[in-house]
Amino acid sequence: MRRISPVLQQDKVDSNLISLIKTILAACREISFRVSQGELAGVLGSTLAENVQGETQKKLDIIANELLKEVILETGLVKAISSEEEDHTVAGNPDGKYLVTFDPLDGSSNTDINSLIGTIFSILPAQADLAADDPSQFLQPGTAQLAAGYVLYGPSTMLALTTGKGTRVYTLDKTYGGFLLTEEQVSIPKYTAEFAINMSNQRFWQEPMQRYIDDLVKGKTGSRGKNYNMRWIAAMVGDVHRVLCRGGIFMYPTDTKDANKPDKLRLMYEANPMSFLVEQAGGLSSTGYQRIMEIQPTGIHQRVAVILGSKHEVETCINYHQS
Ligand code: FDP
Repeated sequence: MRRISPVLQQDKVDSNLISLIKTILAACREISFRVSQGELAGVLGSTLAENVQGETQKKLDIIANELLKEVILETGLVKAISSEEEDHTVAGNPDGKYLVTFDPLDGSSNTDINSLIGTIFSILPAQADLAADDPSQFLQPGTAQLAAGYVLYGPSTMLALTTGKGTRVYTLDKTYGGFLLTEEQVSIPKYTAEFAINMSNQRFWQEPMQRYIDDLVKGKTGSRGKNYNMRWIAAMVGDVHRVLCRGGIFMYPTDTKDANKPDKLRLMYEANPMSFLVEQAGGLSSTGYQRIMEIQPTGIHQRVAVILGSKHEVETCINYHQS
């Protein structure tokens, strides 16, 4: 089984980028360890305890954020970071070649029930003409991403990673501490009969999404002519992992539940990296009206509607939006 460095070298990934990815993964291994400690995490501390100050009272998502922030900035390779847990971007080395944006612990409400959670990250090129403390350097479309991935903390700890040469999956070998390649090239089936959406929001969706889901639920008796099954992990990282493993369509559409928050998922550190992974695995990712990776961001914490997964099913859903 192959380790991550030789695989990335074979893909001709820049050695600095390999080094940055490996640093992010070192923090994720530590997060994986803490997640597996559950309620004991704060009490028993960590193998990297010296990196985190006064950690014992902190929630896991805060600890995960601090771990990632510290190790990423320490590399000197990164000009700035942006995180779901930070209101503002954090400046790094002015000469750094990369920007990293991340959700340290996606699906964090699942931590209370010992269910799936994960870390999502996206790496963008730094922009020479903008200062390290200028947040506008992050406002690049998803098509500019150099690498994207997530680490899923489940019964096993798994990494899905793309540098634009397909999507590969690795599994953490906890006996030696490294990620080993377990899926050389993810290929999302074009067709599916499985969907994932928070059905409790149905009455708040826009009309096209209401119609599309109505037809899925009607199954054989409706216009789609086949029965669908539903799965909902309530952590995007878990739902997207299922889509990469066996196909499906995952949706978090616009709704009117909260007028101040028509969309739920974050563009920069949820929708874009997941879209990169899904597209590199042969799937599609859209808002219903636009390819997600082509959206020009206007803010680092911007939210967006997400429809991603099996190509034919996403295309069908898009057709409902455009007819
Ligand atoms: P969470 O708030 O628990 O971090 O990122 C937001 C997210 O999780 C997604 O991972 C998940 O798909 C979604 O929210 C679930 O939110 P709802 O329960 O509000 O539908």
